[in-house]
Amino acid sequence: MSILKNLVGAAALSAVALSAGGAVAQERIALVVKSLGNGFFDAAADGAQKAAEEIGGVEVIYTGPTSATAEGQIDIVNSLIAQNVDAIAISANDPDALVPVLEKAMDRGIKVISWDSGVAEEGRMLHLNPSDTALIGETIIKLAADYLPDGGDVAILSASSTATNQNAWIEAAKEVMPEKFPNINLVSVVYGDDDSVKSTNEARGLIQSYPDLDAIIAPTTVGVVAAAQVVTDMDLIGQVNVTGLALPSEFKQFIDNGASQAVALWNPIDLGYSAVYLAHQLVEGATAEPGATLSIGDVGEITLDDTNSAAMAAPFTFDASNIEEFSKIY
Ligand code: RAM
Repeated sequence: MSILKNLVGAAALSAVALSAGGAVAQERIALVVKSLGNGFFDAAADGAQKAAEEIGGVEVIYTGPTSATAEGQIDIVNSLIAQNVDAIAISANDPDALVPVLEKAMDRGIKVISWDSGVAEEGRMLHLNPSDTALIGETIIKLAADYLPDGGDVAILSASSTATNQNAWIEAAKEVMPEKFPNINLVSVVYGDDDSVKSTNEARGLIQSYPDLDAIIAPTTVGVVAAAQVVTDMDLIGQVNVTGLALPSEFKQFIDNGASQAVALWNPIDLGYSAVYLAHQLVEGATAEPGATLSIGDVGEITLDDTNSAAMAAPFTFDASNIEEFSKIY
């Protein structure tokens, strides 16, 4: 893979920017993720690289902190400003904390977009959501409710407590629950920080605190794996259903062993691919403004709403009938 991983700092300054075909890249787009070592972001980086190859003359710098914190991302963005990259496409660990450093980047002429997990409007030129926020919120509750015909107690294991995307989905879920899922009772929301160890401890804590828990909903690909492993290890398969947003390649084993009935997600490869297409168009001079329609290559096009945001396709559900097939793709 020709992606230059975590190339931030002095080394990057002396690196020769090569595009996929070996030609000297004229444009450098940084794909900044919540944290490295997350399979979801690795898949997005594959999509980003695919877009760079299609466009030509574009180098993707795939980078992120080792743990999912805003502080780590601020350091990285400062480094990218020093390297004078052309664009920064960030999945943010906090909607507000990144704004000053991203404003600084934009002041220097760097195009800034957020994708997956947004930053506040003043910190970016546009934001790309993987799917409609209200729809994701409803989907994560429905995934649990579908297997609880008589209702029951559910808990949410989220990512970090400041993650823009998970917080928006949880809010949307809470809003839709009274009307559409009146017999589902949300007993707790805990945060595993997209860290396997912390997510595992939080999942164990939920099971200990709520012995009658019927389902754990983890709207994070890291948390959902940790929760399903805990349910497996504690011999609770059939008692506590684990669901949420999962990468099929990482999660198939837990559909197979019955720790989960079904999960959902969108295509992370398409998401990273689209982020690079959008950043590239801004570098080329496109204007991000309400009503603007921008190409996302093979994936189609998006139209910006009045907050300069757009959403991609509906989430897709994976269960025993199809997870094998999808696990081969992402
Ligand atoms: C994790 C991250 C990411 C989120 C997915 C569903 O990988 O928190 O931001 O979109 O889960």
